[in-house]
Amino acid sequence: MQFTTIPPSPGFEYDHPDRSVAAFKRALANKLIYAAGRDPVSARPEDWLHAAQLVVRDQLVERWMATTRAQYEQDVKRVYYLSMEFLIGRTFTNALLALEVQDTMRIALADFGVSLEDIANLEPDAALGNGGLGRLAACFLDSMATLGVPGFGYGIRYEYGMFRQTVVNGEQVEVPDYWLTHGYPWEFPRHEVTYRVRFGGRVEARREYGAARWVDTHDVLAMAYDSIVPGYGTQATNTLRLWSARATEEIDLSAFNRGSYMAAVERKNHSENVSRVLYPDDSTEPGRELRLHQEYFFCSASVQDMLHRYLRTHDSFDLLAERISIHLNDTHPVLAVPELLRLLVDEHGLDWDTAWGHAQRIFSYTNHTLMHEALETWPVEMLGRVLPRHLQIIFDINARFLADLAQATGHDVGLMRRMSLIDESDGRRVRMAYLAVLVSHSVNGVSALHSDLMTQSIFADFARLYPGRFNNKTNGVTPRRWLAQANPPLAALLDQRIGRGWRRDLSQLEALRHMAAQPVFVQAFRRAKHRNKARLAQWVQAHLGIALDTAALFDVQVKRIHEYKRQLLNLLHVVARYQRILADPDGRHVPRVVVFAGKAASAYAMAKLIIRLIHDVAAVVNADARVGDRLKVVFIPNYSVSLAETIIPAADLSEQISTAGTEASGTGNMKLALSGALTIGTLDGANVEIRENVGADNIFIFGNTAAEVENIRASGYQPRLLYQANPVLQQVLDAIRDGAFSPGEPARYQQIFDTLVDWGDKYLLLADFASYLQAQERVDALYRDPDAWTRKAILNVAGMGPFSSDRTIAQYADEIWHSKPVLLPRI
Ligand code: 26Q
Repeated sequence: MQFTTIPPSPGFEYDHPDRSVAAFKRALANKLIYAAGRDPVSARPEDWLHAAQLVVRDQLVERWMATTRAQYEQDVKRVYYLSMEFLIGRTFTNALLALEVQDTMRIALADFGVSLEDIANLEPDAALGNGGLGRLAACFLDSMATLGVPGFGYGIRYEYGMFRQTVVNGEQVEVPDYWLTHGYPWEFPRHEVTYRVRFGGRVEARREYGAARWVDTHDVLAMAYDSIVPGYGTQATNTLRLWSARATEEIDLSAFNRGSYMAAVERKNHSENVSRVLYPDDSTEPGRELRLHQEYFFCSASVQDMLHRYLRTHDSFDLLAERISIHLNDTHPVLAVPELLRLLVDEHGLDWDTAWGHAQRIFSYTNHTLMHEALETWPVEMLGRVLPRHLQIIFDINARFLADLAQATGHDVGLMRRMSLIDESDGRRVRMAYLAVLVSHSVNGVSALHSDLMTQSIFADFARLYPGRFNNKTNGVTPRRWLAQANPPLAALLDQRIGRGWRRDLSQLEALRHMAAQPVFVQAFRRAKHRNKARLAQWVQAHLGIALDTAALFDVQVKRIHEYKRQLLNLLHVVARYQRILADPDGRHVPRVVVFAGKAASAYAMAKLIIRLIHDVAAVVNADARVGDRLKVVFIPNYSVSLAETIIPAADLSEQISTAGTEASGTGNMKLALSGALTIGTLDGANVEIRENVGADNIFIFGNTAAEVENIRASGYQPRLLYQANPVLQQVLDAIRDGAFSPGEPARYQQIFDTLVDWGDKYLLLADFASYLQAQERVDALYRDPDAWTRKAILNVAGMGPFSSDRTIAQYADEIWHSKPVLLPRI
């Protein structure tokens, strides 16, 4: 079979895009003139970017059509990955990489006097996610395409993505991210693919476990926007379909009269608010009802779309569970469950048991947090008002479940209360995670430790009842973006020494292990790291006006700002280091650059205060002539996927210091180690498995374990005693409390002191402080021996094979989705 071009039919001809420099130049000129409508003499860099994006997109479209056609022909099982977030970042360079046409494009553009790197940097990030969960979804799309898994991402096309973080006088100020200003050239609007999504109203003709009629609803339309997800080294591509809200009133407007015109326009606006803005990761945020609308909006459109696609090639639902899998990225899309049941029972006439049987074979669920405050629940009252039919369905599921449970466990009322889908303890609320667990044939955590703790804590009762349902799938990251694209110096070195195969098979990095003993390789590796450090230093100089010494140890903590991630513990070390330099000005201090980046949820006051303290400490330390180049503190504003691609490759040290038992997995830890940073970390999340793979001698582990944390909490933790007993800690905390970093407002950080010393120190910073400082001393000692340091860095890279998202996705496909790859030629 020939897939490389669209099959010709008589009379159908098109410009099959060629891959030569000459063809690229011609295509660029055509796009610039005919698509962008620009005279070449007045073309700006933005116009060249636009033209180049369209040239690359054309190349992807052929593969996309070939894949879609092959999926139909082979009647493959499709995997639908439902996620409220896809943190894609930039697409241009990624697409060039997938097609292996970077050099061709670079030369073609250079012939027009345009620099590829310059225009690539103009592309805005698609920031349709908050952090780890959204970025994981993006890495998974990349891996599904690369492995040929017939995967579809479904999500929301937010008009405003993750807010832009600016810093004003040391404080975070959020600015809306309207990322569509110049259009998004990667998407294909599908005006004809729209579904009606209904809200409110009431339910008629209801029978328990039977069909019902849902009437008097107010409706919103969901319109599809598709973008292409290219696989690497394969023809296979996938589709990311994002839904945008459109008013049904557009239609009604044609019948307007003077009196209702403005009201109709207002209603239209209101409907279209559903896909307006991404919610920040923040459960305290007001306006939660809109979030419920968003969740249902994209679940309903997605499930309707899947059934529509299925029914194009099937005339009964008998094979539904053989042909589709639906994966729930956390509980945010769990309303897809009652929606599927509603469509099957109410609209397609299936009986309840058959529909429920299908659902149980179709759904699977990943949990991303154990923290109680982050587990989703919705008030029964609100759910009943917004989605009355779905609430009934949830009640039906619950009634059946509790009846079975009563039978199996002899009416253990305490157990029934604990496991009920309805939490009756604090108003009546629906526990979305329990709904996800009940319906799914597979429930997984995202690291070995997290999956273990999950079955011992939040889902303990369910794990006893359904032990076979729970499993682990340790997260991974795509080596294409995080090594090939983000780290060209290291990628080139690898290509030269071990070949190019690591892009598709990261386990080939194992071959580096024996090279750690070769002085020539050690030197080359250090040079690659140094080039990345110089690139970051240049960025920091240009954007923040701070000069960095690239010989210093680059110590990096980049992630969302959260108390459990303990940026504050890092900062306590910075202050201790500062005080040590002042106390011993002639000592041999290892020079350090401490880099922070990350956003705080807009309503999370403590996280914002931590950002402010970082800036205040930086201002004092960086301006202190006694310190010089021995310590610099840098906060890089507006952390994003594209900034991560610049910062991560430059890191020597990776800070992964969450309180053990709180970070589900982490994926930054993997990206940093993959770029040759050594980890200083707790035995939390995937750090545990990173240690196993890189070797305990090549990682700096400190602090209490998850079990020890539990014991400390259970036996009455008293942080003040630690404060009193440790003079270094005392001096650090006193300086913060007394205004050493906020002389104009000495009480600014009293609250931070109180939180740690007198209000319980929820995340046990003080309990880990001494151990953390000792680990930092081991870091300094090793950094004094550059060869020894670099050898360990190489061994870190060598051990990162298992942390490819290709490995993760292969396991999901095999063990959860039971999906087979679509057959397409490798290239
Ligand atoms: C929920 C309700 C209302 C508003 C927002 C939210 C919300 C949004 C996003 C809650 C949570 C999130 C994001 C969670 C997240 O990113 N979790 C991270 O997932 C990564 C991928 O598995 C893990 O590596 C991290 O450890 C985990 O913190």
